[in-house]
Amino acid sequence: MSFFKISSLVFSIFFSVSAFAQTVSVSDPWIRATVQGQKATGAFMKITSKEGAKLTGVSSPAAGVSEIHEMKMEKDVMKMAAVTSLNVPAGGAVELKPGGYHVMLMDLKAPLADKATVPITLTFENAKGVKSQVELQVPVRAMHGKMEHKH
Ligand SMILES: [Cu+2]
Repeated sequence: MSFFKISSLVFSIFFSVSAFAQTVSVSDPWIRATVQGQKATGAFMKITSKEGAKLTGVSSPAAGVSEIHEMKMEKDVMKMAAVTSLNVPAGGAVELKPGGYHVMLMDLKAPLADKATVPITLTFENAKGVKSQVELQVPVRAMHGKMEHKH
C-alpha cells in the first residue's frame, strides 16, 4: 500500500510538470531535403493543442537561423515572411505545409539528405505565459517533382 502511495505521488508530480507540454502535440513532422549549396529549407508538421497555445520559437542545431514563416499571395506573387508567433486554437490544429505556414531553417550547416533526421525544438506559450518546449526528431524527405501547390 505504501509503495502504491509513493508511486502515485511521483506520478502526479510528473504530470503536473508536463501537464502543459502534453496539451500540445505535434504529428507528421518532416523537412524538405536540400541539395548541395542550398542554404535554406522548410519544415512542416501538424500542431494540435487541447487548451490553446502559441508557437513562439523554433531552433535547430542544423540551421544557423530558424524562424516561423507564413506564405501569402501578394499581387500574384507568393511571398514569405517571418512571424513572431503562431496561434494554435484550443481544441484545434494548425497545419504547417508547403505553400502555408512553415518552419524556415536558414544558414544550413550542411545539406539535409533524404532519410536523415534533424532535431528541432519548438517553444510554446500558453494563455498564462507559461513556456514549454517540444523536442522533435524530424525526418528529411526528398520531394518528388516540383513544389506542391495545392489550394
Ligand atoms: Cu520561409
